[in-house]
Amino acid sequence: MALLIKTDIERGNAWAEALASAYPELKTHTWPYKGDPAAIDYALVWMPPEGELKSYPNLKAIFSIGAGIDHLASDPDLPEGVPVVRMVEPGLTAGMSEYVALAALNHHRFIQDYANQRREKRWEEIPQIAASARQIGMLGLGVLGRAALESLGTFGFKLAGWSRTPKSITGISCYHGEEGLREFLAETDILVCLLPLTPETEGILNRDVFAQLPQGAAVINVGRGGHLVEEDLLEALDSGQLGGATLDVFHEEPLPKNHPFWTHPKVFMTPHIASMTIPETACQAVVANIHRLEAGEPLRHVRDMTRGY
Ligand code: NDP
Ligand code: OXD
Repeated sequence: MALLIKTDIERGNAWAEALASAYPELKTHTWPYKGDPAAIDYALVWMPPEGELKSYPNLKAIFSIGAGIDHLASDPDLPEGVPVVRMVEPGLTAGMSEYVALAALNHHRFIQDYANQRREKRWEEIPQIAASARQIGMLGLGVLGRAALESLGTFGFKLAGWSRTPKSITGISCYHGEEGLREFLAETDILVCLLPLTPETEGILNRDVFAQLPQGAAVINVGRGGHLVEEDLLEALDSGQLGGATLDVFHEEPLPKNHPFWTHPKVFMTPHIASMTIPETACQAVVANIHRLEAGEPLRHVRDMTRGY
């Protein structure tokens, strides 16, 4: 049985090593692969070239190296009928919870404002607000959104989340649908986006949504660049409707050098590193799924074609 790995060389080697110890019988190849395409049973990929996966006629499953599968969904030649599995693994979840906590606390404690003051050698206290008086609102209550939100509960924030389907989670005020979104936004001081990018969620971080947040709210986008309407964010930051933004994902990555986000005083940004799949922990999830499929059992975390994620 053979699996093809497509990512950068360093990470590809780390995956090959991790899989070799977790599943020695599985033969791995790193991309670019020059052998017989018919010999490949599984593909483990991050941003494969469009049409590439169609050239392996015996693929049984495509594993995304990332939680997001938009890099595959956008391929018009994705082989039909081959299940696409999104990444769910403890290393990725833990990394995202760390990042969201860091970003939320950054806004809560005005760290970006203090960094700006420091550059100007200004010594000024900004009145602190209690965590219990702030609501963190999570767009997306999936694997990552829920874990990140729950980890913020330890600081005493009010927690709220918005999803497509109704949910009931202890300690989290849950909203869904369009009507729910309005109620959710009205009370949210720090808005975090951890939605998958789909036609329904594209551009969701826009002027209308920002206008419904309390004045001075912060926005953290760790979903995808396509969720954000960049001009609307700049307008909301400049008008004072938003107090700050943390951005990890962008329409164009790397962010072009002349982009206003680089120098905007209210923007804290990172180069799409909020969380990363860790081969040592993630290989267990991949191997367990291969065993399931080979045993005729259903795969876990398969992209649902009807909902698009
Ligand atoms: P999941 O599939 O587990 O969760 C997705 C959540 O979004 C679900 O709660 C779902 O609702 C909700 N959702 C989807 N569509 C809609 C909609 N139209 N309206 C309202 N809610 C919706 O995804 P993960 O938590 O694993 O990952 C989320 C995203 O995080 C990834 O797709 C990826 O883009 C991003 N990501 C970013 C990383 C980074 O480094 N910046 C790293 C890893 C992931 P329901 O529960 O009702 O189905
Ligand atoms: C992911 C990512 O989807 O790293 O996992 O963006």
